[in-house]
Amino acid sequence: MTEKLQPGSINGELTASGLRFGIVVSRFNSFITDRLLAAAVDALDRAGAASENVDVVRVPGAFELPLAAKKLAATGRYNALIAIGCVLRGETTHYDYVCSETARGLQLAQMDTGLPIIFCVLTCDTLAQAIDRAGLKGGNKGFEAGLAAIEMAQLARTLAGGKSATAVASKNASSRKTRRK
Ligand code: INI
Repeated sequence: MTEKLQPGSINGELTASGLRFGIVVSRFNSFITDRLLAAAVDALDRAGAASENVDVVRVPGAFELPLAAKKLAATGRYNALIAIGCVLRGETTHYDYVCSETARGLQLAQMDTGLPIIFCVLTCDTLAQAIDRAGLKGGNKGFEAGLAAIEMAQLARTLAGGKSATAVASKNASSRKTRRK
């Protein structure tokens, strides 16, 4: 009987020790963004990040997140960034422009620099929806963003090559051999 293909897998570990993180937070709707920030910091803290390795930068609104993130990325000091904002729908189309340009700008910054930038920008129709996602029924998206930042920082390191990628590849190969015995 032919053996089943057993692909190797490469994952980013959820350990933050020795990693550096930058968090960009918008002051607009700070009632929400402060709660997202606290949860993101909590996730980094629990995973072993050190205070001196986490910087918080504040910007006026979500629209300003991409430029600040790109400039932070250019410093070369960080393993991952988290962009935190909250855009609430109003009576005009302003919301649509802020949401789409913030998302587009952050993705562009991430792709241009090659640094993981986690998208923790709530885009909600109502304040209640935002509150639910900043520590109530929907959990806290800031905590999820913190975990995503750690995972992507580790994964980016591994995929960039070097020791850990080799270690992952050989670990995979040896565990495949063991499973086939
Ligand atoms: N900025 C936000 O972060 N959230 C919002 O809900 C919001 N609304 O609704 O207007 C908002 N606007 C400000 C925008 O992000 C810029 O700071 C501003 O336009 C200056 O460039």
